[in-house]
This record gives sequence, structure tokens and C-alpha cells, in this order.
Amino acid sequence: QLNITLANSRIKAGETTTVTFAFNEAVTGFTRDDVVLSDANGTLGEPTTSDNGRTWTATFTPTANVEDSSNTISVNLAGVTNTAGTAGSGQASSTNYGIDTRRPTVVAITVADMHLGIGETTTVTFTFSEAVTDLVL
Ligand SMILES: [Ca+2]
Ligand SMILES: [Ca+2]
Repeated sequence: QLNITLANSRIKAGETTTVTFAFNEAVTGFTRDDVVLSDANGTLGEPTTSDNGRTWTATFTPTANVEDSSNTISVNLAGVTNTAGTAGSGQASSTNYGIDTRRPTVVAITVADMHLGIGETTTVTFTFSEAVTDLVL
């Protein structure tokens, strides 16, 4: 039995997060090769344990320019063995997490009046690829 949790379940551009793999007993042989990342949209560092094999952590780095609200990290339990030497079976999956590493871009800038005289004002419209906050001109 294995619980997989991510410290941050909504990962943004420039962020990484810690993934914790909590087994119900101490295991050996747990490496990155046992982790299934086909639905992860990112890469994982090598898992390390600080309590002799029961809890493991690794750093997850999301793929750039991805917007996907449905992602999971899984582990092939056949790749790990308990202290009695018995290999696990089946797969364990993390709960769902979201990734938004797509940076907004400016799609269009339009000026209402292209022929301004002295003292006139006009409206400039900025259109972004997605909603943005904190626009500073
Ligand atoms: Ca997905
Ligand atoms: Ca293994």
C-alpha cells in the first residue's frame, strides 16, 4: 500500500514541488524507474528516504508551456520489495493535480484613434491569450 501526495497540487510556471511516497511498510529498491510519469506532464528527481524506506520524497518539475488540470503520478509496486524480500504488485496513483506553466502572451494591441491631434485621447486595448492580473503600464 502506498500513498502518493504532492506538496502543491496546482503547479505554476517556475515552480517545482515535493512528491511524498508513503508506503505502509519499509521498502527497498525504490528508484525513479518504478515511477510512471506517462500522465504526469513533468519529470521527477531520484526518490530518497530519510526513515529507512517507509517514506520517500522526490522533486517534481512540471513541463513548460502546459495547461492541464488532470495529471497523476503512479508507481509500479512490482519494482519495490519489503524487508521480507517480497515484491509488491499492481500500481498506486497520486490524487489528481493541476499544471499551468503556460505564460500569458499579448495577442493584440489596438488603438481606437490612429490619428490623434494635440489634446485628444484614445483607447488602447490589450488582448491577452488568457485572463491576467496585475497589469502594470
Ligand atoms: Ca493529463
Ligand atoms: Ca525498483
